[in-house]
Amino acid sequence: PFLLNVLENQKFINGAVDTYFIEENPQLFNFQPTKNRAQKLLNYLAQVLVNGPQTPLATKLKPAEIKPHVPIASTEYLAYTPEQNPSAQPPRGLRQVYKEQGPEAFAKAVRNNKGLLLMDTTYRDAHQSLLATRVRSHDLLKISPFVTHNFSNLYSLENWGGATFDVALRFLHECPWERLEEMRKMIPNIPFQMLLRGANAVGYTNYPDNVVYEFCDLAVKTGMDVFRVFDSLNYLPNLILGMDAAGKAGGIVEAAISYSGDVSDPTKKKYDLKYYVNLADELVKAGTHVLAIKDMAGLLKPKAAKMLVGAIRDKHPDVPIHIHTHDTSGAGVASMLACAEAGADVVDVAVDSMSGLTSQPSMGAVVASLQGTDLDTNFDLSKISEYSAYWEQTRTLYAPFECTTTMKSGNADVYNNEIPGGQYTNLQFQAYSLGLGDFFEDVKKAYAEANILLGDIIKVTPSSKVVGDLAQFMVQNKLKTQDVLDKCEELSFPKSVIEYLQGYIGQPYGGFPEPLRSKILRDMPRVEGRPGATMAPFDFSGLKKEIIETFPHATDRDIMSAALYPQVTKEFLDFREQYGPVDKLDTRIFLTGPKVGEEFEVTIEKGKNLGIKTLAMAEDLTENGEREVFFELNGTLRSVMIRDKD
Ligand code: 3PY
Ligand code: ZN
Repeated sequence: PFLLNVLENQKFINGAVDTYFIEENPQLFNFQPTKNRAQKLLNYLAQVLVNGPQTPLATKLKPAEIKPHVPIASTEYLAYTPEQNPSAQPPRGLRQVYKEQGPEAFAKAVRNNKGLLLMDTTYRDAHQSLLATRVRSHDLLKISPFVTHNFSNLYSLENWGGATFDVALRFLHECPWERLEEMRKMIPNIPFQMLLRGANAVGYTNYPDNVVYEFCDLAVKTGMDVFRVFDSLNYLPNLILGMDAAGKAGGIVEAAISYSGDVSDPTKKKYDLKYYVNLADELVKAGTHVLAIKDMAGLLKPKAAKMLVGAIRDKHPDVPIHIHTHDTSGAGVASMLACAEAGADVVDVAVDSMSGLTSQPSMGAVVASLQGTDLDTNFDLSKISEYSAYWEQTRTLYAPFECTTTMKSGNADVYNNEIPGGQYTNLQFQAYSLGLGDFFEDVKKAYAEANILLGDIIKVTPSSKVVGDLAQFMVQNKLKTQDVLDKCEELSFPKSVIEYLQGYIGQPYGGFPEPLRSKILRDMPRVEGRPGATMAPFDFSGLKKEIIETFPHATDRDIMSAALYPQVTKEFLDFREQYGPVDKLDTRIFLTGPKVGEEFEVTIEKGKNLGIKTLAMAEDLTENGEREVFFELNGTLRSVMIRDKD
């Protein structure tokens, strides 16, 4: 770009370049990235128009042609940006307590809060469970000014981690770090919360320890506050590693007990009250700031909630207790109210229009139920309605990923199969797309059998994938429990099952199932203890060197992404290089492209708007199989040649 600028400089053209030419002509360095980015976006749009969606759509349903109404954040906010008018700053929230006084003071403030506190999962788990994690930064950011002004009394906003990291890079072609940074700028007062899969960070396998530490460090620097740390087998050494990484980074540590079984059922013996209370003791001893009960499948019935929360409350009167659940059975609101009455400080909810089914219980329902009681949340129901209306409309843009295409109601059979919320949706979807009538019913039954075969384990990412893979394997090969036991030496099991048995994700409570394990593994290697303990530190500088060679503009964030997801990150960088900031496009246009004749705006950065109109597509292909697409860009004609893949 420097060369191009210089060639447009009259002095340079006249050969009148002296010693101070560079210093006197700073405009030479005003490269025109806008032009470049605009051209890249036109390439993207043309690609979608000619060759169809560039991200796989799960169904044939189309995004709605709707412009969601964004409610006014506050009258002050409308008139001024926070920089211009400090009085338009959003109200103080718990984040200020944490930032000014530290995690311990934060925990104390939470414990001393009179009413029930709420975490809003709308930005993460709700859409992970209902819309295949596809909600884009664009739609999250639009409603963020409203959230910061009207929901400043949230305990936290869960907006990162879990599957969002992978999906952002892989399917949305956007940078998860940028998403976090942008949300942070807009929401300075509400603590941000993420889901950290312990030693698996935001991936599906154990990483070397330094990856987890570096990851947490960068997350805090980019704006993350509360780390809900869990391990998919409740394996303490993995949990402690994640807790230590989050704590050393300066974050608020929220260690989580992942809940399976039913403590109110005396016939379910493996995970009884004593098991959970012991684990709670260990996590408190390890220094967690907040204790979470992570009921990822929504198995915590009201009676069990009362027993479990009550027992932990009695033993640890000073530790804040935070409950996570899914509403799969439909009992979510009842359970969260029971938790609150038993002494929980915080429960998870999603805004009404993004709640229910495999998502979290409804925010409005919990808030309304507690109004006028000692546990009153002090939220304004009318603001919840406005927030909900935004999401009700926005959700229609994600129609191709809607779980309600197949899921019509809650289902209490989750108490039998114990499938986590997100996975429940995925498995149902897969089953239906195979078009086999009772396949999902069979998979659910097989899931329960596979769980017992593997040792009745805690089931959450990634151990839930192990059970799910075995269940599908059993259904596809028409195997019952006894068949698996009889033929285990000849069967070729899914990779995830073998790796679990080898100990690659940790050690299950009560040990591995025998003799199944020995028969399947024979002389294959086994990991004893914490997998990360025997892994060599990850070579960040080696990776950086490699990435920079192909992508000279890659940042430390990109390197961190690549340490977790090497292939996905390279593809993301490649895509961005080719197509520019596609995250700035409206969701319908991003997913299925504009219509011919349609005019729309794209804000690529504050104050830089592109007006785009799709004019036409050439009927005929060129000799080399390319199709020309014509646009108007800010009033000037542009055309793009795209290889037609049909
Ligand atoms: C995740 O790990 O993404 C989960 O949501 C587990 O519940
Ligand atoms: Zn969850």
